[in-house]
Amino acid sequence: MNLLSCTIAFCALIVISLGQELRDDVPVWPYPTVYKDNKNGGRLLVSHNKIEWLLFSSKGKLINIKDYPVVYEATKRYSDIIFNNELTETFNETKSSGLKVNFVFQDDAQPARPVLIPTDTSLEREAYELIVGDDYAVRIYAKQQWGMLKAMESLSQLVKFDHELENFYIEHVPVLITDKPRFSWRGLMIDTARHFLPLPTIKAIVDGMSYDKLNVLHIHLIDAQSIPIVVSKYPELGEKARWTKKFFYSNEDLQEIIEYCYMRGISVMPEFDLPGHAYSWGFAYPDARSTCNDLEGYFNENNYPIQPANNITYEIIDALVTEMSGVFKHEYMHLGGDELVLECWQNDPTVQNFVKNQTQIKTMQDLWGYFQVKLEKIYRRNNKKLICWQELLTFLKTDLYKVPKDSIVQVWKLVSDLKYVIEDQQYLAIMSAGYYLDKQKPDPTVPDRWLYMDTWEDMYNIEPLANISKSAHSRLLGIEACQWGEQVDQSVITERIWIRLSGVAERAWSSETVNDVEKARKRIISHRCDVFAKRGLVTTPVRPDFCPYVAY
Ligand code: CP6
Repeated sequence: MNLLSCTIAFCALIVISLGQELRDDVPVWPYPTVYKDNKNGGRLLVSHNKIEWLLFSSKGKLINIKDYPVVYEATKRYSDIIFNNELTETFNETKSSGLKVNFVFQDDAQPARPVLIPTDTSLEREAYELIVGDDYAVRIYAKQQWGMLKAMESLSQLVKFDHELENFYIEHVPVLITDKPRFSWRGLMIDTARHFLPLPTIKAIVDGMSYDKLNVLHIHLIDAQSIPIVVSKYPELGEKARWTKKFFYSNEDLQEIIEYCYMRGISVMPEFDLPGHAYSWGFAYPDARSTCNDLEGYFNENNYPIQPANNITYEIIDALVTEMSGVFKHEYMHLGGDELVLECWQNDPTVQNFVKNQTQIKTMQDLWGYFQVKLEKIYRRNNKKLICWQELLTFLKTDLYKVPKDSIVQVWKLVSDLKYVIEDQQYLAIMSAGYYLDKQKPDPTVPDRWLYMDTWEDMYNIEPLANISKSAHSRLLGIEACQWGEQVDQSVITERIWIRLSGVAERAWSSETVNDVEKARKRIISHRCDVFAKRGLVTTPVRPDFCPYVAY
């Protein structure tokens, strides 16, 4: 197959593929935009550890692949991933050849280190075309390195291992994939405050995200229980709010996470949750925390907000946001805004004294607005755009503050809340309602008993734009699953996240017409075994089955 005939074959196949039926045997998850294979074709036997990777310009000129480290490093990873199992010891090499992979840039003059912008709605930066010929020639066309990464992931999923014959193969060649994501923002939130997550755990999670073609890691870094970061101007803030003295991220640790993610096409978006969830600020600085002492009911550290009446509060926040803006280059930073308990401020004598002298602050809602004005100034001075939890739009009622129109609102409470945010209020949004990996369901038969977690099917079945008018669709940037940390630590977190996150990932990547959960079941079982188990990530099985990678 030369380049020209390939392109013609492509066009023909794309035309044939319009209106194609959903299949249950496509070996790539999430389901690609177009998948064509040769049902009459046989298996291509692929020999072990013999992939040759070459990079070309759009005009067919050979480029030094080492000048493009995102692609180059990925070729080394994927060579390992494709062949990494113990069974290769006895591999039968006869009648097989090595794959020859040619990457082709569709746009030339690519920077070696392109920026990652998850709000770039063109979707082209992750688009790719992949052709596996019956002659061992593999062609990958993409505009940017990010698309090439996605193509390598798909290619790695096409190569299977036959456990009886003990050889690697690709089924039904030639195979042709044309693919791009539905949403530009496909994220996972992890919570490093309720339980500290060591770097190897975070890296394992990032690996798994790349297998599902996800591209944003949202780190909920601090909360009521701990502050596992370093604020150089106020070292005690972190030192007195760690689980143990070892359990924190230095700025170098954070940079290591960011670089690890970058090489996998994933941008890192940090969150510094305020004004609620700030109990831990009081360990070192009691004056920076409000009190809930007069409140009825049981103690709950999650209720304690920041102290908005004292200057020290803003001085520490300024130091924190400024230092972290030097580490996290993401254009957006998440300022929290969720679950503020206004009764705590109402009952706080320091707050009461302060408010008495402030003519424009008449209610606790006004005080919240006053705080947000000051917080926003700090973020703006650091050139950050804002992301916030939905409450800043749905609960905050004051004339003193309005969420700026260039912000992103993260919806987490009800699936139906998205309509208010993107249709009525016309904000950009990311959708997390329905994609809460830690959430438990109330047992319908016993009050106050929380039993079941949402299944991958529940999450898969939530179509975020189902009841939203077409004109507002483009304001939904994407989907983000949340894994809160109260009940997970390094010993269980990957199995709690997967395989359900894969369900969310297909909803975020594949077309809205890929919505048949019964047809998806067979594929997700293979995905869990041939991708996650093969690569050594601990995940939850979908149903009774035999996965040789787990059993051996
Ligand atoms: N922590 C913080 C949490 C939650 C939120 N914020 C949360 C609330 C409800 C559920 C799960 C998590 N644990 N800081 C809400 C955004 Cl079901």
